[in-house]
Formats: sequence, C-alpha cells, structure tokens
Amino acid sequence: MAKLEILTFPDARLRRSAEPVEKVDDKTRQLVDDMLETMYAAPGIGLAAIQVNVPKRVVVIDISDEKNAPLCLINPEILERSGEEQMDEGCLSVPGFYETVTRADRIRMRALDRNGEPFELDTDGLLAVCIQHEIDHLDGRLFVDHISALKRQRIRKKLEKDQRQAAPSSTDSGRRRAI
Ligand code: GNR
Ligand code: NI
Repeated sequence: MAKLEILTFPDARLRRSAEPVEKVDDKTRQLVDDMLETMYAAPGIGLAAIQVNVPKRVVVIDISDEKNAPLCLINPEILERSGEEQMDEGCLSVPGFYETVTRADRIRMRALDRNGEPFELDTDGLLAVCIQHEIDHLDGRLFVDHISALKRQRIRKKLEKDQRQAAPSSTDSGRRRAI
C-alpha cells in the first residue's frame, strides 16, 4: 500500500476526462488499495483516481462512521436520477472550502467492482451525492463548477496563494498558472 499525493484546484490535470478501465486486473486493485489508504488518511469519504493523477475511471468511497465499508466503483455510470437535494460539499482537491451544491437526491448507478463484476446500486442522500461528486471528477468537473463564478474565483485565488507559499520558487516554479 502507498499513500498518494492529491492534486489541488486549479491544477489543470484535474480537468482531464478519465479513460475507462479495460481490464480489472491486479494493477487496478493495487490502485484501489492505494486510493483507499490515501482517502482514509486524508481523511475523506471519497476519492477519484484523477485526484491522484491517474486519469482512469476508478473511484473509492466510504461514508461509514467506522470507516469499515469501502466501496469501489470502476467505470461507474448513472442510469437514472430523480429529485433534488442541497448539501454542503467539500473536496480533497479544494482543501478548506465548503459550499452548498444542488444535485439529484436519488440515483441508480452501475459499475464494476474490484473483481470486474458488474453491479447496480439504487441510493439517495449522502451516498448519492458522493457518487455524483466522484463521477464529476472522472469527467474533469469539480464541485466549484456548481457554484457562482465569483465564489469559484475567490477560492482559486486563495488556493493559488497557499500553493505559492507552500512551494517557494527557486526559478519561477512557485508560480501557478491561472486557468
Ligand atoms: O471527503 C469528502 N467529503 C464530501 C462531502 C460532501 C460531498 C462530497 C464529498 S467528497 C469529499 C472527498 C473528495 O474530494 N472526493 O472527491
Ligand atoms: Ni472531490
């Protein structure tokens, strides 16, 4: 197992669209295990592979209080959505910020598990929100895309400043490009 580094908004690599996994093999399972370790350590309730710079359609989630109910979604697809729900969301790639996002309340989804077996899940509430948040990542979207441009801009400026301070430049490497 290994803990992986999480990319931070506005890193352009978070904007890529992730590729489907063609074969669920030991390498995929190693990635899933490393992602679970990274998610639990963060701590977070979900993580998409794109956040650890792997542009594949792999997601891990655990919304349990005891952190003993890992869920692995490979090539997840939403089949149906209904209702509407507002929830305060955060993101490991947008550290320190929480904003209200409106999403479907109930979804039906299909994915492959860590053995490559297809399964379907009908769910609502936090798990439904989390799955939608993670599938957004796989398509290069972040929760800040669901809030006002003004709020997004404010968050971007603050995180760019944090990143400049965290990585002082030898040449100009401390400078981050704006998107
Ligand atoms: O840890 C997380 N908490 C969270 C809270 C509300 C809605 C979504 C989430 S997902 C987030 C972890 C993360 O960034 N996953 O991509
Ligand atoms: Ni996130």
